[in-house]
Amino acid sequence: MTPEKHCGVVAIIGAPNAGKSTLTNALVGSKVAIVSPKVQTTRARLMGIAVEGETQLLLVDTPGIFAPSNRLGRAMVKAAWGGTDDADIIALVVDAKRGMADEVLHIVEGLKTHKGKKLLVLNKVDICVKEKLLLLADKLGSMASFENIWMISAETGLGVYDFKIELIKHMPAAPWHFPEDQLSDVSMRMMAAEITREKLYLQLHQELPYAATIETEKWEQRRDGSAMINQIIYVERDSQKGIVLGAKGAQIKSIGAAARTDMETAFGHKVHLFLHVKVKENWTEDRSIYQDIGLDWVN
Ligand SMILES: Nc1nc2c(ncn2[C@@H]2O[C@H](COP(=O)(O)OP(=O)(O)O)[C@@H](O)[C@H]2O)c(=O)[nH]1
Ligand SMILES: [Mg+2]
Repeated sequence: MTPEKHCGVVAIIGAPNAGKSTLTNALVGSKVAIVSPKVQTTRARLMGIAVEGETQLLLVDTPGIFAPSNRLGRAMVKAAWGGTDDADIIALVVDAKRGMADEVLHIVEGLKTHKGKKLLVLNKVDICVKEKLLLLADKLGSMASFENIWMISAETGLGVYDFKIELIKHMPAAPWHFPEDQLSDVSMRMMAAEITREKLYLQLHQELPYAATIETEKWEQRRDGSAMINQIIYVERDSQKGIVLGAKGAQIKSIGAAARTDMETAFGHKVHLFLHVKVKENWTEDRSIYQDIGLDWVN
């Protein structure tokens, strides 16, 4: 007799920068979500898929929950809470170093009335002192009914495997939703766009990454096994275009080189990457772009 399969949805929510995407990648065991030290790196929901024994975990990595100031922000926060709707369990990830920030309290408040099962995950234990951790566990733990409290480091991997085993316990008996070797629900085009966006976050300063969005315009698989990928980086103003290009095109060259290396790792073949920068004023008010980045249009 074949053992019974289990499959379910884990919603990973939290404030911006808590380490949700790092945790998703650690649980999948492969990089499916982009990560940067800047807040609001993740714009849309994506699903990372992990298999352990007879269980398939569908990990919904969400944008951070924060007080939005514009339409893009509102769409991101809506996508984040939307990720909890059909979850079998919700994992609230908290940056333990930052502690009891207003953003965290606001999310815990929102979770109180949530019917689903919840776990509290205190992340970044590698950079947080123990006394502070215990205090935080005590305070946050008493504010909502969590099934359990975990202390982990998504970055170093400390406690991640045990946490994965906890998640598995909450997954209902059900057939697997995806093929065994699939790691995410993101299309290759979207993944390519996300990789380039991560490089913008890592290489450009201040507000610029927030003013940009990437579109994979063309993807041509070649007979020699390589792919030619054309992407457009949309920015809002001419001055931003200059920054992305850099002196004599040095900046975009460096972004392109880093993105290409990651794409080759992600797709397992050689990539010829061509980046173009275009100015599109108010792209955050353009409905069609929301569809491209996987967000609903909100009023
Ligand atoms: N020291 C430390 N840094 C972490 C840990 N987890 C995530 N980070 C860092 O925190 C930042 C935000 O991570 P990210 O996964 O993008 O957060 P998200 O916005 O919640 O998805 C990145 O610079 C990560 O490298 C951790 O366990 N320890
Ligand atoms: Mg993220």
